[in-house]
Amino acid sequence: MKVHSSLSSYYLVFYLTACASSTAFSLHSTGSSSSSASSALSASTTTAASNFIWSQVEQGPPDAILGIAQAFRACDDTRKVNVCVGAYRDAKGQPWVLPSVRAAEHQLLENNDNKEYLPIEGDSIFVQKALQFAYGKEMDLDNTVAGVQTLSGTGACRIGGRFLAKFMPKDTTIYIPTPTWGNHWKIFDECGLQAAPYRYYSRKTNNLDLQGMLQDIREAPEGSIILLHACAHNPTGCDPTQEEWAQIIEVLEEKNHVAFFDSAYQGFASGDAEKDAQAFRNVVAKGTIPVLLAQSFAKNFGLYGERCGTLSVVCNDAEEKERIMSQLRLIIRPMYSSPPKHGSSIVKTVLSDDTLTTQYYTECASMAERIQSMRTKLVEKLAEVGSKHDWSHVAKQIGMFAFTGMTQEMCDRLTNEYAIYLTRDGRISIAGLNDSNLDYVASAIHAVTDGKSITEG
Ligand code: KET
Repeated sequence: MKVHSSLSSYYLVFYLTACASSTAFSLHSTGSSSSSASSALSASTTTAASNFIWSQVEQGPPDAILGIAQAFRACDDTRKVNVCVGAYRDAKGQPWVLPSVRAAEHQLLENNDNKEYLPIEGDSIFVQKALQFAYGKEMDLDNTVAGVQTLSGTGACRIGGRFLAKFMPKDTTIYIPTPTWGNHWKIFDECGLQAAPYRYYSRKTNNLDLQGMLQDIREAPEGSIILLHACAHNPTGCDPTQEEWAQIIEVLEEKNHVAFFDSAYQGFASGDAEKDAQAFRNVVAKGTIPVLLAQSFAKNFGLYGERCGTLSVVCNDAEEKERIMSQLRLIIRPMYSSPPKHGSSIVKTVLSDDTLTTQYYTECASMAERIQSMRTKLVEKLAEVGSKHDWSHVAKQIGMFAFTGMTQEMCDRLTNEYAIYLTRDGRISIAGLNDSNLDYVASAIHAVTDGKSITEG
């Protein structure tokens, strides 16, 4: 009897599925002019219907960064080196879980935490700790900052972009630095925002193009959105000085622009998370510039795959904060309901414990120091292997990357002939270098750049 009833329910499901798919077929075959095609379909299964529907879908291009990381994994050349994705590697070339992060995970296990859903806006204690990390201890977060937990920095840009698209006047443009993290363009496009470039970096001088930047943001229509990298600009590793920031702030204020900060590397620029937040905090402290912040804990806490970040909007008062929180919830709920719990629990645990926080700051500094030392060593090694180029810009740059000035053709040669995987804009993730691969990488760079220019014009 038991067998029979479960069998009959099996057939019932089968029957309903078959009915559903034959309805789908007939709907499609009505639209089709070929009766033989429709009879071929009706004789077949759901797979055939899918083929029929999706045959128009074109193959998309691989991602400019993650696609190369995928190609690296597939490569079986024993010489292969990964300097593509901005992910920290230790001196042995291995991913590194920060000991403070591990300690927090142990605490979480011991506490026997449950797996309940977080609220739509995420874990409020995590958000408060995270925002304090960015805005500083002085900031009146309770009354003036609307913040939600996000799917890392990408998710934060996406929620912030959607918020801006919904609530800024129609046709407001977001201005994005040239160059920038390539995903910015795609994210804001998906949000329905109009995007335009502003000059940021000169490939002629391999340096910040401050005058170009100031001119472009001054000429942008009043009340535009200006996307700014909070520190350790990706891919150039070139940040404005505090004096240059002061000039940028002046124009933002003069033109009533909205400043949208993307902070994916706080702690990676100088090794000191407090210092790296300075430019951002100066803009907030003005009190006259509308500010949004997309914050990621992928790099500085090494929580890449945990997808942990925040999006925040600076408000005038607590009442405004509540209104904005309600709108952020409305954006998040139909997108993914609520964020994942593990990464935010880790950050919350570390930043709620003075000992772990101190330990964390030391570990973050050690990552920045190792990168800085590999940066210097790369420049020295390039000279040692005979490169005649001036690579001083690489030594001067900060953060995870070196923006070398190498052309696409040079990058392709590095990958095809030397199995060195990097993005085709000449960016090298310095975190991927170590004492074992430095000679090889420097010699290969020398081989592909020798006698050719690494600056434009
Ligand atoms: N902003 C910037 C400037 C950035 O470089 C990244 C990641 C992100 C946001 C998003 O990171 P998330 O993991 O969502 O918190 N950049 C590296 C990884 C990637 O492309 O996804 C990279 O440039 O290699």
